[in-house]
Formats: sequence, structure tokens, C-alpha cells
Amino acid sequence: MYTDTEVLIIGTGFAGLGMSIRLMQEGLTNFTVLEQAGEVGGTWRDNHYPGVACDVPSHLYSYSFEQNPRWSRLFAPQREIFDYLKHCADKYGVRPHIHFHSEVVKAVFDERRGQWEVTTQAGKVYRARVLISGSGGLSRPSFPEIPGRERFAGKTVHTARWDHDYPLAGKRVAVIGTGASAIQVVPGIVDKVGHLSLFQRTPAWVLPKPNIRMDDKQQKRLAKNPWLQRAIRNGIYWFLESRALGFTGHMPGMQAKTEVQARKFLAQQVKDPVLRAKLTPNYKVGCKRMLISNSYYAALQKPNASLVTSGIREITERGIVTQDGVEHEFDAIVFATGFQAAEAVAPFELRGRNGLDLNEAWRDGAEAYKGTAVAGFPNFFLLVGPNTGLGHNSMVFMIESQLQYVLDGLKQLRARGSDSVVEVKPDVQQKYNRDLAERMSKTVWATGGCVSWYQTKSGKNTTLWPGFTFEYRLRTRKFDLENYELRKLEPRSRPREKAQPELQAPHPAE
Ligand code: N01
Repeated sequence: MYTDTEVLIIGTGFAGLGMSIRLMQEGLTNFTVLEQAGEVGGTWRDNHYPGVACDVPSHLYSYSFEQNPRWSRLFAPQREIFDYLKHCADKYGVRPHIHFHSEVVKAVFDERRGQWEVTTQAGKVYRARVLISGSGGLSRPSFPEIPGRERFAGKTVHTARWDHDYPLAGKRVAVIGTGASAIQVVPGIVDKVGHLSLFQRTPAWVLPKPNIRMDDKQQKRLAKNPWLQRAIRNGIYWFLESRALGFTGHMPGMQAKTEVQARKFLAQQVKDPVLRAKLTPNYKVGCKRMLISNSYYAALQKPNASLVTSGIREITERGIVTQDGVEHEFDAIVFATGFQAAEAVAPFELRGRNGLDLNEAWRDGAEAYKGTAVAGFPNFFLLVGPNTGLGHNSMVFMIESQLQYVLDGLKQLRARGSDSVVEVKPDVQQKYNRDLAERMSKTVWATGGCVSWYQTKSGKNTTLWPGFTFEYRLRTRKFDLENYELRKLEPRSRPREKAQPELQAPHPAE
């Protein structure tokens, strides 16, 4: 039994949900969305650890077509962003298209039919002319390969899979990691736990967080004046965009200025010179994601907190043994150790033409054309694909650029009949990635002297866009069909032409 659909979208985070909404807006209603969980929201559904909030201002970190005057703060907490995404799903009527509890395990391109055959964990099979993956780079938690992790007898939890039922009160808790998640969870739990030990391998550059509260009066003013919202949004965009000047090597002086600011902040916050030295990074600002917090340094200086900088040797039944041989005993270990992002692979088996496996195609690091199309994988589009991530601005801006590109691609494909198949030309993809690597080599993400999750183990940056976001937007304005092979299916193998069916009824949880 197959479920046929013209377009199949995987995921309902900002990317997948945004794609569904844009299709609805364009009257393209023959699509189905597969979501592994029971609700929309992607990373903003899954990350609900104490203290979680956005570190990009919410008036920009939201869809341009659905601005929200009701953000309570400049940097909204996770709950508000999650509610916002649920609101978008309701308002734009995409829920009837979403099949929840439908985890994709396999997607195979059927060359004869020119269709993707997608199988879920429950064994349901979908056939779609076009497959769009919005499964996200930050969806699979990463656990470090520390010997003995499975031996620990206490509680272990990853920030992206928080267990609110575990009582933290009075507990001895270790937190491993000092990235964007750690910097939020440490202040989020320090007052609840008995003792908190933060295991730092690399210190982060931290700037103050101008987390302005938006009171009811201000929110009403924004609601009444959409032009004001747009002005704020544009102001934030250009402020953040200007940081690319420093990061991409155009104005290195900008980074030096930011570094001075961060050092000053550290000096104001941390008076103890020994602790301050431990918290001072030895790589360039921006090389790893720059962090913002007003409470991180304060949390580390609470009487019940300590910073451990001796590396981790192993995890035992009772706790963590550091390189100096000391065993630190804990009741719980929090892994704030990020996501499997750079070694990005499809989180399921994905096979294109001639059975080509995406993981195999990407064995030397993920590559795509405009982060969206991959040679060998016809009628397949990736959202938040390789080298579309950002170190300086809002991902939602990049996502909306990609949505426009894919949408235009879909329209062009439709205009050429249901028997057509597009696939990016391999030489176009290669050239695009050669240029990208060349540009990347001049950025702080390559030259800043750090190791980051942006890179694969071999050092290839497969995650970040190495330039200005407006440049990416310009490049994705129109689908450049001339850079794709357009093929027609053999007449005999064509699936029967049929009119666009009506919306399908909501699918019961599988
Ligand atoms: O993960 P990370 P994250 N021993 O990979 C450490 C987004 N995000 O979840 O730096 C000791 O940045 C590792 O150490 P090191 C955002 O894009 C957004 O914090 O490699 N430590 C590092 O400190 C962000 O960039 C928001 O030396 C070990 C940490 O684990 C991305 O998600 C909020 C270790 C992992 O940091 C990922 O952030 C949160 C070991 N063996 C996240 N192995 C927003 O607000 C790893 N580490 C939008």
C-alpha cells in the first residue's frame, strides 16, 4: 500500500514547517509532511532544558511573513518560540498535511517511475515526485567518546533530551561542555542543585546579553505598527550582518574590537585572576559560536559551583576521572555536548540514482549545490543543507532564502510536466564547492585557531555559509534550471497523470 503525494517534506522545524506554509501560500496543496514526533517545532520542541532561550533576537529569528509583536523579550525563551511555531502551523492550515509519529527510515529514488519511495519506522510507504528534507543539522544529540560512559550508575541526560522528572535538588551534578547550550543550562540549574561542576575543555568568548523586556505596552505598540516591527527587524538584521565583515576577513579589526569588549566583560564579571585566566579563550572571537549571557560567569562563581579544566579521562560508576587522576563523584551528568552536525548525514538511509547512498556520496564531508541539491539525487532538496549554517545572523533568514529557491524549482518542474526530473550537474556542484572552500579558507572559521562543531574530524567546514546572508539570498532568488539536468521519464514508465488531488485527511498517528 502506497500513499502518493506530489511533494513529501520531512520535519516540522523552522525549515520543514516554513516549506509547508510557503506551499500553501502558493496554492500547491498536494504535499505531505512526515514528522517523527507528535508535535511540530523541531529543535525548539526538543530543547527544553532549564534556561533555554534563543541567542538571536526574536524579532528577526521568526518568519518574515509572520512577525510576532508579542515576544516578551528581545531573546525569547524556548516556550515562546515553540508556541510561535505551533501557532504558525495552525494559522496556515498545514496540520492536516502532517503525519505525526512518522519517522523516516529509508528513502529510495525509483528511477523507472521518477519518484521517491519513502518508508517510515511503522512500515508505511509513501511515493512522492519531490522529496524535501528539513530534518535539521541540530537534531541528533552528540555524546563524546569518553571511555566508561555506559558504566555511570547515576543519571545521565543530554541538554537536547532533558528529563524534567529528575529532581535536581541537592544533587551533585556535572555539566560537560561550554557551548551555547551549556552557557544557558548552567545558570538555569545552578540554584537548584547541591553542587555543580562544569567540565570545560575550551573556554568560550562571552558577551553581555541585551535581553530587553518587552512589556505589554510595547507589545501593543508593535502590534499596532507593523512598520515599527519591520524597522526593528531590519535594524537587527543589519547589525548582525555587519559582523560578517570581521568573520569573513574583510575587516579583521572588527573582531579585535569585539575581543576587547569580551575581555572587558570577563574582567568586570570575574575578579579572581586564576579563574579569569581559565575562562579566557586562546583563539579568535567568532571561530567558535560567540556566546551571550549575563548570568554564566556569575553562576560559575556561586559557592556551590566549580570549574574543572583538567581534561576528562574516563567516566566511572561513581563519576568522572580527570587527567590528573582525581575522581569527581556525581549523582548526575549533563551532556551539553552538542549535536552531530558536521559529519552530517541523512539520519536515515537515502539512496538516489543507481542506488547511490548519500552517506557514501558524502564520505569526504557533506557537499551540495547552494546547500540544497546533490548530484545523483534527482528531485531531492535539502533545507539547512551543507554550508547554509550561520555564525553571525539568523538561520531563519537563510531558511527563507532556501524556501524561495525550492519553491521556484518546484514551479519550474511542474511547468515542464509531471514526467520531468531535475538533478544538479556534478561539475556545477564541484565548482560551487571549490569556490566555497576557497572563500572559507579566509574566514575566522578556518583561521581562528580553534576546533569547532562546524568542521568534520578532518577539518572540513561543512556547516557554515562563508559570506553575507544577502548574497545567499540573491543567489537563491530564482531556481537556475540551466545548472541542472532536466530529464523526461520514458513514456512507458510514467506514473499515470492525475489532477492534483484534494487535501488528504489528517492521518492518524502511526
Ligand atoms: O554544542 P557545542 P551546543 N570533553 O557543539 C564540549 C545551537 N544552539 O549544544 O569546545 C569535554 O557548541 C565541547 O568542547 P570543545 C548553536 O548553533 C543555539 O552548546 O569542543 N568537553 C563544547 O564545549 C550552537 O552553536 C542556541 O572543546 C567536551 C561542547 O561540548 C549549537 O546549537 C542554544 C567533550 C559542545 O558545544 C551547538 O551548541 C543552544 C569532551 N570529551 C544551541 N566533547 C540558541 O540560543 C565535547 N565537549 C539559538
